[in-house]
Amino acid sequence: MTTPITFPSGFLLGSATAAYQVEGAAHEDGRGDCIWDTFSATPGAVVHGHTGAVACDHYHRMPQDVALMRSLNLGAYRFSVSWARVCPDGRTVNEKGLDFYSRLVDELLAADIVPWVTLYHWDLPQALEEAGGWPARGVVDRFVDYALAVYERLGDRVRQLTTLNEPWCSAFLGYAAGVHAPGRTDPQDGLRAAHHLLLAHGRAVQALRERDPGLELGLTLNFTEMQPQDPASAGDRDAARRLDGLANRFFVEPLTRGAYPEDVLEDLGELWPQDLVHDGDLADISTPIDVLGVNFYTGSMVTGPHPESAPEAARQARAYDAPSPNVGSEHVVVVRRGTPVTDMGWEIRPQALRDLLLWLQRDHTGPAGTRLYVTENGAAMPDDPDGTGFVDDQDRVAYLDGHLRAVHEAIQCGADVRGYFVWSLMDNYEWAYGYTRRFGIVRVDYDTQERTPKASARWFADVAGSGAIG
Ligand code: GBH
Repeated sequence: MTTPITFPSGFLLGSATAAYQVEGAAHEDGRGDCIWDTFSATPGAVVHGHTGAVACDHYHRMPQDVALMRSLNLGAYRFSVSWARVCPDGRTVNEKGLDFYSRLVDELLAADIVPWVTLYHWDLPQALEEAGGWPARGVVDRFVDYALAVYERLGDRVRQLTTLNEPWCSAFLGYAAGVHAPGRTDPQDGLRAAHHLLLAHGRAVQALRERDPGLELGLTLNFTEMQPQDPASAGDRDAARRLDGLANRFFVEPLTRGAYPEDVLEDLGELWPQDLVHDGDLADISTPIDVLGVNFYTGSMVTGPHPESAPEAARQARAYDAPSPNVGSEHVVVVRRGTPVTDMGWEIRPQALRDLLLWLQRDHTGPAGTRLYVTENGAAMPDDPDGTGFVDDQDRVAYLDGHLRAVHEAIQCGADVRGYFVWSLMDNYEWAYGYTRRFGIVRVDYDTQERTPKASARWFADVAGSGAIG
C-alpha cells in the first residue's frame, strides 16, 4: 500500500545526460579531443576498451531524441556542453560546435522542455590537459572564457546554467585514483584539481552574473551518505567523519561558507599544498549561487582504525596500496551491509536523500535562499533479461519511486527542492564501465541505435505528466 503524493506546482521533472556519454560524433564539425578520448583509448583503462566515439549517436539523432523526451512528458532536459566542441584547442571558439547546442535548445523550446545546461561534465579538452590539466591554475581563466562563449551563443534562450558536474569525481577519480580521465594518480594533484575546479566555478559565476544578472546559476555536487559500521567505535566514527568531510563537506563548505572544513585540512596535514589557495580565492568560490544541484545515488557504511593510528595507516596505504580517491584517508574501508544493491554494487538508500536535502536546506542554502534541485538520481539495472527488447525494469521503478517519495518528504519538512532529473534519459557510455552498465529509462540497442522505452520510462512519463505519484 503506497500513498499518492503530489509535487508542488511548477516542480520540474526531467531527465539528464552528459555530452561524452551520449553524443558520439567525436571528430565531427571541428570537435577537438577531450581527455576521455585519450583515456578510453588507453589499454586497460575502460572495460572492453569501449570509447564514446559513437555512444548513442545523439549528435545525429538529436531531433528524434527530443521528440522522445516530449513523448515522455519531460518538463526539462539536463545536458552538458562539450568544451572540446566549443574550444577544440582549449582557446579558440568553434562556431560549428556551438551550432549543435543552439539547434538542440531550439528543438527543446519548441517541445516545451526547459533546457538545463551544464558547462562541464568531465570532458576537458586534451590540449588543456597537456598544459597541466585541472591541477594547473591556468585552466581557470580558460574555463571562464569558455563559459562566456557558451553564454554569448545560448544565453538569449537558456536561463539555467550550471558550471560543473561533480568536481569530486573530476578531481579525485581523475587525478588521485586514476580510474577516470586523465588517469593520473597523485593525491596532491587531486587536491589541486579540486581547488581549481571550485575556483573556475566561482569565477565563471562572477563573469556570467556580470554579463547577465537574470541568469540562474549554480553548481552540481555529488553526495554520499557516510555511516560508521559500529557507531560505538571511535575509529568507525572517525572513518565516517573523514569520508563525509572529503566527499561532501569539502565541496559544499567553500561554496556556501567560504572556507574548507578545518577537520579535513587537519586530516590532510602536509598533503595539502601550501601554495594552492591564493588570497581572494575563497571569496570567489563562495560567490552566491541561485541553485545547488544535488546528485544522489547511494550511501556507504565505513570502518577504519582508531584515530590515533590513522595517520600512520594512511601513510602506509599511500605507499603500498592501489591509489584511493580518499586522499589522506586511504585507510578507510567501505563495508557492505548485505542490503540490496544496483548493478554498480551501490546500496539503495532512499531515506538518506531526504536527510541530505534537509541538511543542505538547513546548513547550506544561505540567506540568498539558494534553491535545491536533484540533478541526478537513478540506478543501473540489468538489460533485457528475457531478450524481448522490452525491459520490464520494476526494480528501477521501485528505486525511482522510493527516491521521489524521499524528495517529497523533504519538501514537506521544509526543503526548497524545485525539481528532479532522472539519470538517465537513455542507456549510455558509463565511463570506466563502458557500455556494460545501463542507467537509462529508455533502452538503447547499440547495434541499431534503436531506442525503446522501458517500463520505468512509462512510469516516469505518468509522474512527469501529472506531477504526482499514484
Ligand atoms: C554520476 O556520477 C555522473 O554524473 C554520471 O555521469 C554517471 O553516469 C552516473 O553518476 C552514474 O555513475 O562508495 O562505492 O558505494 C556518480 C558518482 C556515485 C561517485 C556513487 C561515488 C559512491 C560509490 N558517484 N559513488 S560507493
